[in-house]
Amino acid sequence: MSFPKGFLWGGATAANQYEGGYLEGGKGLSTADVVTAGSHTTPRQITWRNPETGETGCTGIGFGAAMAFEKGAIPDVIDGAYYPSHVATDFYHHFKEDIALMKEMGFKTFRMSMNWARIFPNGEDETPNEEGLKFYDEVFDECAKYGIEPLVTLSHYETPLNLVHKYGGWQNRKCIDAFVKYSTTVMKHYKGKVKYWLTFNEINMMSMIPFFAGGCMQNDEQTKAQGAHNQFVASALTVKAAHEISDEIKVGQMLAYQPNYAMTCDPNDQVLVMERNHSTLWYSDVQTGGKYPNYKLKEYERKGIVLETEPEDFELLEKYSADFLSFSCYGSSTFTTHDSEAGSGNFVMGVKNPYLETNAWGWATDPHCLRLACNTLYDRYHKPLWIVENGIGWDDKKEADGSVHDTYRIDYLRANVKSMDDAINLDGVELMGYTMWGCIDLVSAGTGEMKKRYGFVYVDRDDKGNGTLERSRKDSFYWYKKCIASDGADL
Ligand code: BGP
Repeated sequence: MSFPKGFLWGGATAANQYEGGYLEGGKGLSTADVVTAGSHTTPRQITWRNPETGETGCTGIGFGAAMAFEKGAIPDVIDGAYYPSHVATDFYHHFKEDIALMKEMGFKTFRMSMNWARIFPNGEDETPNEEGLKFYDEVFDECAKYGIEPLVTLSHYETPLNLVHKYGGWQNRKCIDAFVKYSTTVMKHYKGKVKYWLTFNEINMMSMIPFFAGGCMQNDEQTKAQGAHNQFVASALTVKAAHEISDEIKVGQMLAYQPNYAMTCDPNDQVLVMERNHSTLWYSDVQTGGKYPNYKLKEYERKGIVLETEPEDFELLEKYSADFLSFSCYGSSTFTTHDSEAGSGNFVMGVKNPYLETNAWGWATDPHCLRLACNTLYDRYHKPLWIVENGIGWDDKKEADGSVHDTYRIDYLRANVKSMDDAINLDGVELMGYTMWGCIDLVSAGTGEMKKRYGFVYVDRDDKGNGTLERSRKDSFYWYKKCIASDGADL
């Protein structure tokens, strides 16, 4: 067992689930600010207001949204709704304490996201918000103090709300210009402090949750195809700008990827799995591979989807493909054409895999998922990989003395670190780093719950927003510290 020299061990977070301070320091509103809490059984909602009639309401993050918006409603913050992201677990006021905890665990890297609306409150303001720039300067200085390399996602499930009101979100090419101005501004401003950037978190979620992924106010196939295309072009232009700013800066793609299994050896199940793979991998074929794959072009032809493009788009995609490919991977999904018990996962439904155990949210733990994922992605693109999300959600119980005995999390992580080790040492995959998701407890993206916790550090806050926000170390904190100190040997 050995990890490459300089392997970046660490943890991951996202502003919309962690940062809070939603109106502090001159920040503007973003899409995440109008998404309410949900629960294990109730989906999260987008709140809206009709500026003409004054009527307010909420609608599911799925297909309902388009209906409300067609009637002239705009997503907006309304009185009486509870929005967990407004405070989240308050990194805004706890960053020094949190980064010190990361240092104590031995983090080499910290994945976080920058809130676009903190830098450009309306998404496309003439000049950036100085207070916003200063906040992240302080965060990166704190990281530098401890030798922690930041990995920054430019847009993690949030788009400035003004761009949604004005343009209807990412299906409009105007968002490309706004984003590239934002990415160029911050890459220049933080030159020397931030080397690694990701453009869009889980870009493939455009197919499933286009409001989260791109502030899109419609859910039809044409809108989603255009939204994704515009984000690809914006990503390519960001790679171009990065390389002009400094040779040191690397811009990665971020994909939600996990292995898909066929439930049976029925060839129909194999075809189903191939199609499921295509529905994810076309995103990395374009952004990391540099080209739309034929199977996607054929699908667009069949469905009558026509993209609005500029002549230089395809050359840009090819010339400025991502420098590396990062991905989230929590387990695996299983599919079949036959009747079977439903399963659950990271925004992907499949069927229950009888060989795997699941947590309370139905997500399956798969001891080989990382090795399988790394091999598929490395074989396909031969570019360096970075596992930027992996972990297990659990309703942890804090004891009276502040301890949390999360052995289930340690077991999960042990198996996953081994799987990653296999990918490196048995298969020769080039892996840059590993950032465990939600290293300090934060709000769940899928359900909006606080009790679906992932962290090494427990944060005192409940589903209704009560709690002192006090931090305490779980057993997994000490385990991860040992894992990093021994470079993955002492598990
Ligand atoms: C990914 C997202 C994260 C994160 C994670 C866990 O899809 O990039 O934002 O939240 O999944 O999902 P959840 O919070 O729904 O448990």
